[in-house]
Order: sequence, then structure tokens, then C-alpha cells
Amino acid sequence: ASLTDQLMAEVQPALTTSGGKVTVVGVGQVGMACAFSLLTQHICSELALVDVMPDKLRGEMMDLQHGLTFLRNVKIEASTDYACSAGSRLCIVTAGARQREGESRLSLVQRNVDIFKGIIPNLVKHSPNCILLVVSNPVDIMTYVTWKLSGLPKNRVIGSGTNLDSSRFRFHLSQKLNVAPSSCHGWIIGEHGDSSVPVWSGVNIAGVRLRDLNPLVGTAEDPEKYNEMHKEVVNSAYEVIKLKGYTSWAIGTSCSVLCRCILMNQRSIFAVTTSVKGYHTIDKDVFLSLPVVLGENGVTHIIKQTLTEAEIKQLKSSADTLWDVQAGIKF
Ligand code: 6V0
Repeated sequence: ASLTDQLMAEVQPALTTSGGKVTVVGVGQVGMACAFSLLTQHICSELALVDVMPDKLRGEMMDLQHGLTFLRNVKIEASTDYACSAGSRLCIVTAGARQREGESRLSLVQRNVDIFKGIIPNLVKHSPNCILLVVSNPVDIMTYVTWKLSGLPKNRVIGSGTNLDSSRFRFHLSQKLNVAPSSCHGWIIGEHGDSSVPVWSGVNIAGVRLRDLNPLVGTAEDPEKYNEMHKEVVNSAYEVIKLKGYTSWAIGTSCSVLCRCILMNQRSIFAVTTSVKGYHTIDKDVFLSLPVVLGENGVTHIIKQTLTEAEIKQLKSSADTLWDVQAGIKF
């Protein structure tokens, strides 16, 4: 008898799956930050990693597995073959080229569309019921591209969107006010990046609207220059990329929180990239971030924020920019 047989008697065979499987495509800086955050916060019960680089995949898988003693016993697989992603409830796509120093997110588009043609149909083939969370940039356009390539309903295709921008904004508010970021309430909507819209009309602390205290807050005329915060948010990625070469930790945590909300059907509200046609007078088929309710089946509701005319105008102008870029995409 083998040592295992001497040690224990089988009552019935162990199951090989657990129901909380997440796939991360792309094991670069962002993919691994997502994976690490998922593991350390005990969000998934199985993790599949997919990339085109077999050695890097195996190295990352082993390195994560060697820490499982200190975490939970998550089954971690890694392969260049999408079969390893089968049965995922959620697939996070971080594969692709990233911005070079000074490069805008929009200029990345066709390079990443070509990469996605080889990724998205494979994910859907092996996990037809999954939710797709797109991170690769330009994330809003790539979410639209993913929706097109996947054939999935719109509620099951989201992008990480301005969840990160909103977090950066709330961090800056927290620094200014010396209050925890989670107690500073503010939303950045629209495009992730250059034309994002800070909804100053709703920024509040404990329900006290900053606009009620200072009607100029967030405008160029504000003597206290709170509007600088949004400029910093827009510049954040450029600055971090200049300093360390890429961004990773904040996007990783922001994705793992979205993932937890979906897997556990928590119905929390996040600003993520979703189809915005029909909202705030947008009549084009574009994907941008708005606050949505997220549950096990993805986006269930879109919050109808009370926006000022100026905010709606900014949102529409983002929609127009994206529409123009989308028109140039070769599928
Ligand atoms: P990275 O470190 O270069 O990693 C990219 C990974 O993708 C590499 O491991 C590649 O091997 C892999 N890859 C390339 N082609 C394929 C393919 N066909 N199939 C599978 N894997 C492939 O980049 P990094 O991780 O820094 O960034 C990844 C993407 O995320 C980029 O597009 C970034 O611009 C984007 N980000 C998006 C953010 C957001 O807020 N939405 C934030 C940060 C970065």
C-alpha cells in the first residue's frame, strides 16, 4: 500500500472544483497584482493564470503556490492553453501592451484589439457563463471590443473603468481633509483617464456637500484650488509610470474588490465601464464608467446620478471621442 493509503482511507473521491474560480489573463505587472490581491484577501477559491509566456507563467504560479501555507489552499493553475480557465465565474483580462512613457491610452487601441481577438473567444468557449472584467487599456474601448468579440450580454462585460480614478480622487480628498479615503465620498465617471469627469456636484463628507459650503469648489475659480485634485488624478498614471515604469498595486486592489463583490453577490456600487447608451443623453454605442450595482450576474442597475449640465456635457464629449476612436477599429 502507498504511503497515502496507509495514512488515510477514502470515503469518496475529492472534488476537483470549488465554484469560486477566477482566471487572470496576462501575468504582467497588473495581472500579478490582481492575482496577489485575490489570494491575500481570500476572494477566489481557484485561480487560473493564462499568458503567452510559458516560463513566466510557471515561475509566477510556483512563486504564488509557495506562499499558500500562509494563506488558504487555493488551487492555482497556469498555462498558455485556455483549457485551464474552464469553469471560471470571472475572467480578468490584463493582457496586452501598456502605455509607453508619455503615450496616451487611446493610442494603444489597435495593438490590443488584435491581441484580444485571440483571447476573448477562448475565454468564452471554456467559461460560457463567466463575467468578463477588462483591465487592458484603453479600458473603455477594450470593454466595448470585448463585448463585441464575446457575444455576451452587456451586463456580463465590464471594465475596471474609473473605479481606480475614483479611488485616486478619494485619496487626494483624504490627504486634504485628513479623513480616511473610505469616508470621502466622490465619484469620477466617464473615460478612465484623460477626459474623466469628477462629479463635484455630489462630493460629500458625511452627507455634507462641499458645493453647499463653497459653490466654487472644483471649478477653476475656487481660491482653495480643489480642482487641482482632479488634474492629479488624470496625471496619476503618467506620473507613476514615469517613476516606476508601470502602475500595479492600486489597479490590482481595485479589481479584486470588484471581483469579491461579484463572486459574493454583494450588490455594492462601483464606477465601472459599462454600456452607457441611453444615459445622460448619450445616444452612441459606447462604454464608459457610471456607478453601477454589481452582483453575481454582473451589472444589474445603473445609478441615475443627478449631474449638472456641465458634467453631462463633459461626459458626452468623452463619448464622442471614444466613438471616433471606435470607428477606426479593425475587427
Ligand atoms: P505587462 O507587464 O507588459 O504585462 C502584459 C502581459 O500580457 C505580459 O505578461 C504579456 O506576455 C501578456 N500578453 C501579451 N499578449 C498576450 C496574449 N495574446 N495572450 C495572453 N497574454 C498576453 O503590462 P501591465 O501588466 O503593466 O499592463 C497590462 C495592461 O493593463 C496594459 O494594457 C495597461 O495599459 C493596462 N492597465 C490598465 C489599468 C486600468 O486602470 N485599466 C491600469 C494599469 C495598467
